Amino acid sequence: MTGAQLLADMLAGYGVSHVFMVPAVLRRTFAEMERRTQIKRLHCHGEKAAAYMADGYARASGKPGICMAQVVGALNLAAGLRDAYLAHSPVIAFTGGRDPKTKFRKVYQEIDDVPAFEPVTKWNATVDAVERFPDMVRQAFRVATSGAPGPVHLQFRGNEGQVDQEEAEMEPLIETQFSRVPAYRPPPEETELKKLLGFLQGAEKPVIVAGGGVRASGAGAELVALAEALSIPVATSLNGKDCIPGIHPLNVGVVGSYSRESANRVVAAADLVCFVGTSAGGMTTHVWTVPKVGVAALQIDIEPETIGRNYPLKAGVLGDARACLSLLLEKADRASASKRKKWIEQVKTVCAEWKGKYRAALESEAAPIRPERICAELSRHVPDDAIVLSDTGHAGMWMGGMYDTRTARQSFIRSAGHLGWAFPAGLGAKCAAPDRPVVTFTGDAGLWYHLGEIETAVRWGIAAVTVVNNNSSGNQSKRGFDRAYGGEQTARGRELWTYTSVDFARVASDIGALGIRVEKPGDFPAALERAINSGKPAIIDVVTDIEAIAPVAVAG
Ligand SMILES: Cc1ncc(C[n+]2csc(CCOP(=O)(O)OP(=O)(O)O)c2C)c(N)n1
Repeated sequence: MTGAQLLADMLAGYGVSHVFMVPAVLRRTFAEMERRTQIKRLHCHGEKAAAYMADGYARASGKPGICMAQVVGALNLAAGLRDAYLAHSPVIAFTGGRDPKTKFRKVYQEIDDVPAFEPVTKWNATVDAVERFPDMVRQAFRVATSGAPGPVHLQFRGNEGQVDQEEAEMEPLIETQFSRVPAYRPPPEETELKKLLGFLQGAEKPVIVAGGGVRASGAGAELVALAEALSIPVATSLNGKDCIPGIHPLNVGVVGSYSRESANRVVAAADLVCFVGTSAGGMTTHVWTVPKVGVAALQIDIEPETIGRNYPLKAGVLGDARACLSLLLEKADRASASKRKKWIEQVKTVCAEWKGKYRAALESEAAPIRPERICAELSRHVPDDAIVLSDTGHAGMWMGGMYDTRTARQSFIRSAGHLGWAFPAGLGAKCAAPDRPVVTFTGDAGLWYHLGEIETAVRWGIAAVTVVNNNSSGNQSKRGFDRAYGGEQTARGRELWTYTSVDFARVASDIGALGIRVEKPGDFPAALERAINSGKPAIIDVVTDIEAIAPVAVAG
């Protein structure tokens, strides 16, 4: 068979339903996909957006997201893998590349792109002979989905990957185990697990900090059950926010930099911190101040080099989060919970204080609208099975701190740091989960990045809802520029972070999507309901207060 036929069959065999790309790459493979498979081939307006769509698809489903670019678009695609790399998302990128027959001769559009993929992938490789398609594609899925997941890049020979037209004796061997995360569930070593449980049960003021590893492992239910059995409060990283419902009485919120004050206060006050499925990186620990290094710490992770990297440990356990948490639950001595009564009371007070402090903003009737109110409306009104995405920067601060999931069936996915990620990622998430409502929260600066993808959503009927916190600016920068000016910025300082005022609802309607503009907070719930029920891509343009700035993280 040809490489194109084999590649189409293998992608279908691994359960891929959509691929995201900018042509022209692997053209014959696309023709074979039409002849041989049901795979949808979405061509987008930029390679970075294609990578973000694949990333949203991957994080919503746990299945590798596939994106592609021809040689000249390769670095745009690499830029789009950066967030997936930071978020441990299984994205597989295919690009066209150099041909040995012509390299080093100034062929049109060509440079050596492979090194640029090195820092944003777990595995970065070239496919030079058609005979190598089967083993290289299998390895791509294996690497993307096993251990801590992450992106993979395969460069196919030929600027458009023309190696796919060649023929060889090949078989499309599929290893379904690697068609989704997690590929393996390594069980923990019992002695170390018992040691960890001993510390957890013995502590009077412990807290669990759960991260993206819990979400990747699908271990939310086990996490909640263990927290309940032992009476231990849970904080999450922003990436792990949906591991425990926001309204659960033991959930103190997102800890770290884009966080909730109650979470930082509880983690800072704890006498023992148990990290599960988190690298305890700078974002989750507010640059290692919450908790302070030196606190009694425990850690469970699937990556050996993560265990103990940032906090010296009393006990460290290697294994899959669900496998470890279920065993802990099985062995847990529930009677030990009684020694944490006082601590739980203290934790409840801290959470109630947070609610009291922000109640007015969460319920604000002000117009232009307060972003806190949008978060509160989303907490109340997104459907029970919704996938909610958030952009980074201010969007991450608002949603990390102020938004709550209500059910274990709701998902929360966030940008790992790249502004503009959320809108295309939301489209990818909707492709992966067409039966679930998808609601994305972004600022206007975030939406501007990939505004052209509204057309992609319309063309493909991707009925994701995007809520734009439209203050005609990137006002997260306001505080930083005040500081840069040595106190308060000049009037001209605002040139550095403000934009033309644009009605994105009108832009969306012009392109063929549903556009709704909301100017009063009370109109938001009906707008959200209409957008979700419309069956169309929808932009809800919310006119918000340019002076509204999210609270900064407290150090405890
Ligand atoms: C790729 C990238 N470039 C720059 C930034 C820095 N940055 C973070 S937030 C922000 C402005 C955000 O503006 P907007 O999305 O409109 O939200 P707002 O601050 O207005 O609420 C910028 C430029 C970033 N996070 N990612």
